[in-house]
Amino acid sequence: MVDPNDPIYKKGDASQAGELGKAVIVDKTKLTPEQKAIYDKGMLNNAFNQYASDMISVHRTLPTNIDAECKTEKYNENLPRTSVIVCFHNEAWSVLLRTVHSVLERTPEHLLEEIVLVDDFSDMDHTKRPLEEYMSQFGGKVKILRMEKREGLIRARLRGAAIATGEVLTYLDSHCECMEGWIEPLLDRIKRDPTTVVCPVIDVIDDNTFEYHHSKAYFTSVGGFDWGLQFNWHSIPERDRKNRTRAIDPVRSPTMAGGLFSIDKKYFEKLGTYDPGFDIWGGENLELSFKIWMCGGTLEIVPCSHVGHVFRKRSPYKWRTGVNVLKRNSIRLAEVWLDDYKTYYYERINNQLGDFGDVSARKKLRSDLGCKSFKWYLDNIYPELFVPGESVAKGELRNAQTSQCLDSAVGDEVENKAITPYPCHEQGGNQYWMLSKDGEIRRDESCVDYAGSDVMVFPCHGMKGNQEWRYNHDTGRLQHAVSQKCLGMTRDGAKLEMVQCQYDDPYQHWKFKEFNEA
Ligand code: LR7
Ligand code: MN
Repeated sequence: MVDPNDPIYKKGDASQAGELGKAVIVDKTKLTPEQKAIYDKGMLNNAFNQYASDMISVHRTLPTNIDAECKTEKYNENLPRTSVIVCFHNEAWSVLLRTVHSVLERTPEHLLEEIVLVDDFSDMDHTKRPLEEYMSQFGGKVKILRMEKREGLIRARLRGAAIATGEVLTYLDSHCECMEGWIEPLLDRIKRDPTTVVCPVIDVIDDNTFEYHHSKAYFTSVGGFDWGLQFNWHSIPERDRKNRTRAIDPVRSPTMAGGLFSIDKKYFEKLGTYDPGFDIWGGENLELSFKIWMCGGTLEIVPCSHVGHVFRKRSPYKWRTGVNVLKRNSIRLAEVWLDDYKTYYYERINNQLGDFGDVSARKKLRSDLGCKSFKWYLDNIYPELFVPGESVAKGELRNAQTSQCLDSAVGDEVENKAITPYPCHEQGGNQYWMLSKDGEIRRDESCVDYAGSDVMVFPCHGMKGNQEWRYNHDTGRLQHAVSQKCLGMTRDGAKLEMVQCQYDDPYQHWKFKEFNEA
């Protein structure tokens, strides 16, 4: 199965595809029908271009750190040793091996206790015996732990932690590449204070070309979240930026992305690791983030530490059918950590909580640890977050004539597109809006914006202008302040339009589900 003549096992050949993190561009039109079939299958199984990855050495080189200051930075000479835990479910062979080799080859021997590969019940051939055979060449340094059934990422991580012997645990996704010098800056922070939990800068490995996009420390982002309990990235807030003397200094982060971080093993246990009731994927990153801050620790991103990750646009594997796993995990998280703020999340899912299991053990953990309130967290760690409690009206925004609702996803990919009305579904989600005191119609950081052509969502800028609306709950009139036009709909109910205001036109009558009298 493992063919030693396969060029992916070649080392140090600068002429090979993808070296130095360069892009591998496969021209699909030049492939034979057999190759095309392999290419398509790779895309389907992984949601990234396995065909390109299979052309790149598992030892490929990466660019060197562009921040010169990182090269002269001094770290403690007596750093703790780390176990690196990588959980995977049906990861592509070349991608998994590249993750392992990047750790083995770029972590000083004396700092690497072991690599623990946790196989979350994969069913592809290469994930079975060939993996043990391949890893046996490292004389026990790489351990493989097999789940007896599909546990999901979170319980797989806990099982990995349970057998890990390093003083520090470092988690990585199974499609990562570590840059030279990645581990020392992380371990150094933990050495100084074991209650500091640290993340590397996560560089983007392109899901199509496997190009490694190495970013400068200056552009380091920090983690946040929204009231749909989705993780998101932000630039460093002003109040932190002005305290920083150098771009390479570690920066506080309200949350972590989840996949790549180092934590003192004892501290992780003290914090009660993860909620073992979390299934498959999601929510655990916020649980750990809130817990770290609320229970006395610190969460940081360390700009001199870089690890690449293949970001993809969809999830390639099977999830459980019949349950919305992510939602269930998020509800457990909200119940335990959000105090009364949980209602903001629940409104977004139209209060349809379903059966989320028993969280009493997690609540007990929180009180045993004597953790601070979620309000404290918001006030002190994440004051930038918009809190819906400050809104004038909220819920669906329904057209009286057509019973259609204002409907749009928000976020980078959809911004700048016309909002299309959609039959009201009463599920919250993409039909949940809030009217802020400043007249913004917003969801999280996205605002309904009219600049003369289509009505669309645009990042909120807080300067009124094209994002200021005047809403009258009694008449249902929704007027745009600058243009003085009213929100209406075409007679066929297919599109929104901005028109001259007319009181008796029912297509111009809108109702927010909830309105709070001032
Ligand atoms: O059932 C499963 N069992 C697993 O072992 C499902 C997944 N997995 C493994 C999988 O092989 C992978 O190594 O879990 C890892 C994460 O799954 P991905 O890579 O499909 O998802 P992702 O990269 O979007 O995951 C992000 O969010 C997850 C929420 O649970 C985890 O926190 C991931 O670790 C996290 N990844 C990152 O933080 C990398 C940066 C992405 C961003 C932002
Ligand atoms: Mn991932």
